[in-house]
Amino acid sequence: MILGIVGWENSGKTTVFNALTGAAAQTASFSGSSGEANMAVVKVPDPRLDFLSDKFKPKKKTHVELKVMDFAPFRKGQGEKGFPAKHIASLRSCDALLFVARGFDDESVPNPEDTVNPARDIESLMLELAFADLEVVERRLSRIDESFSKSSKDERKKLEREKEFLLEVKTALEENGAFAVDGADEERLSIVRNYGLLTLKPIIAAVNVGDDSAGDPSEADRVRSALPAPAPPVIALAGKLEMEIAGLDDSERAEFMSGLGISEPARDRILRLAWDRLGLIVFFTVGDDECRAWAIRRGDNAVTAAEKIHSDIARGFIRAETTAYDDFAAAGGFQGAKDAGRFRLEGKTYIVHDGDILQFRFNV
Ligand SMILES: Nc1nc2c(ncn2[C@@H]2O[C@H](COP(=O)(O)OP(=O)(O)O)[C@@H](O)[C@H]2O)c(=O)[nH]1
Ligand SMILES: [Mg+2]
Repeated sequence: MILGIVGWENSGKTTVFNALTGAAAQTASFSGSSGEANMAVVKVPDPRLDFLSDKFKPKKKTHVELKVMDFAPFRKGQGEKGFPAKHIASLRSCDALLFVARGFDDESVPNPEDTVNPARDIESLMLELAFADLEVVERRLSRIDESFSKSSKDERKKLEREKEFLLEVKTALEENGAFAVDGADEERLSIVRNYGLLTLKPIIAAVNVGDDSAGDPSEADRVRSALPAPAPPVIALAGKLEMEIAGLDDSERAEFMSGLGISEPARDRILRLAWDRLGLIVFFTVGDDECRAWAIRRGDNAVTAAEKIHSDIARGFIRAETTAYDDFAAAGGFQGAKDAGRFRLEGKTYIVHDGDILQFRFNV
């Protein structure tokens, strides 16, 4: 899973990238800033995995991971209409997008706009995504028209349905800047998924506020209410400070944050939100060797979960011994959960819940 960071020049994308990944990529203040994309893998924090690891003291603790990608500058103006084409291609390969909008005032950092207005910048980013998608849709529409005469009767029917649907998507993009997938059937969804439309990706907007507003959520509320629907969820963070926080070790971090009134690192808030927006959940496996969080999609069943670990386990699946994390934690362990009647044997079709601790019985 890839989270791509999108934003106008000097909004603080690379700063936020560093805050998320703990990496030390050069921000624009270094004149040598290469303009290359940055990529890093981050462990998604999960206090439940920490608890389980404290309990089992395994040799290895394995988090779920997310790739974060930061792009070379997005420039406005300079005769360039919209995002650079090479960015759009990379953005299509992302699973979710994180907008970074400039919310800090600092004369020493050139602002491509005259004023600081994060809601305006988020809107213009959304618009760019809609433009890019419109181009895809229009290109496909003219392809359909071209291939129509060469197609068989059955193919034509299919093309006609696709065309009808694409015209709907086009109108939605033109009028609302996005197509609402809610209620669209599977055939239609598979059509739009094929095109990797950017406006259909889960989006989170982060307002990069000045140091004075660190820990203050009101800016996020203000920006959210200034955005037209459909608006992405908005969070506020003080990027520069958060980058410092990411560079501290655990003992220094808590003190530094409480001095600033920051209750939780922005990194944790963003990664959790991204995770949720991606429609992902985790299940756990535990033991003396390894405590591990595994990623599956919300709605996946026990066999799919087993498949994640090993295809043999899925093939020889007998039962999934299941304990919800909350039950495990409340009862202080498996035995307590069993005594409380909270230990379950589930079959292949069981829909795994976020936080389930699973032990698979299988036979190959
Ligand atoms: N004052 C202030 N400066 C920031 C903040 N975030 C980033 N900057 C500065 O803004 C400049 C551009 O940041 P950078 O992360 O490279 O922006 P990018 O072009 O979007 O990647 C750098 O000099 C950063 O140090 C912030 O929250 N407050
Ligand atoms: Mg940058």
